[in-house]
Amino acid sequence: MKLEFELLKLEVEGPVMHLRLNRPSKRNAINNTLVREIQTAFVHLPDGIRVAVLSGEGAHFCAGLDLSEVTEQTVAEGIVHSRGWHAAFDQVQYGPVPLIAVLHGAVVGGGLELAATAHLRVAETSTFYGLPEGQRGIFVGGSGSMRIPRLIGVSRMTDMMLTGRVFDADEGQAMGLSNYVVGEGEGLKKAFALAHKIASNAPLSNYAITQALPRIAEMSPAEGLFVESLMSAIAQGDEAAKLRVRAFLEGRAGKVGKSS
Ligand code: 1HE
Repeated sequence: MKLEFELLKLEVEGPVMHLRLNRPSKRNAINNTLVREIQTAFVHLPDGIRVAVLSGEGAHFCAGLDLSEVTEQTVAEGIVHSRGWHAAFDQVQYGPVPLIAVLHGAVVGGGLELAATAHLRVAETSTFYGLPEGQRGIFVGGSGSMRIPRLIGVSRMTDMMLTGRVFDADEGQAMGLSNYVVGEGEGLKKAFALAHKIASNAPLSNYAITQALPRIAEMSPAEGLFVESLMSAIAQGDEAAKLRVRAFLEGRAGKVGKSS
């Protein structure tokens, strides 16, 4: 299926799908079209894709919700609008492949909510994080209240929303908003290196990591351990796991900390 997008650019490089938010004149602000296109891209992945990379065109990753779309919304329309973001962003986090987001410039409001759906975040030094909802008289609606505290805690998110506090790339890294900080213009190179490494894992392992880990973290310890036992047995039972374990035991696979 050939996907045609208005506000997203999609490129395929081997097993990696590169999606770019492509609305730089509006700082990649997310309107209804863009949120739908993001959802579609993660429903209909091109064949053979094993990892996705998401970045933003222009000087900023994403300025959040397109504020021009909310001024005329009724309360009922607002709920439907927010639920649309939830469906789209769930499809991103719980889509079929791991996602690496490359951040630079503004990662604010809904842009931070989108970044939080990624499984890894690489931040360039220009990155700044903000949640200006408090100043705009609104609230997060793109699953930020659920995902962002899981990265940085309710207290830090409360500070960002109540006071408009902005964090830079290093502060974001220290508090868990990113996994890696790299120099300006180096984010994609780092993300692609990570993507190719991840693509070389057994697909079922990657699937278990992205699907089971966050769900187990939400469960009671007893339920979580039970699901863990099922997930580990399923992964271990897969032929790819058997081949990899055998390769290690026969000295044909890399040791931890050394490349194979
Ligand atoms: C926009 C938006 C937007 C830019 N919606 N149009 N998000 C915000 O409150 C962030 C608002 N944006 C900004 O603070 C700044 O634009 C930036 C710091 C991101 C970038 O600054 P700058 O100087 O590079 O760009 P600019 O000149 O402010 O913006 C360029 C154009 O993009 C301009 O339009 P133009 O027609 O005058 O050229 C801006 O109006 C437009 N633009 N950001 C609409 N967000 C699911 S709930 C989520 C809730 C939220 O996300 S709340 C946070 C919303």
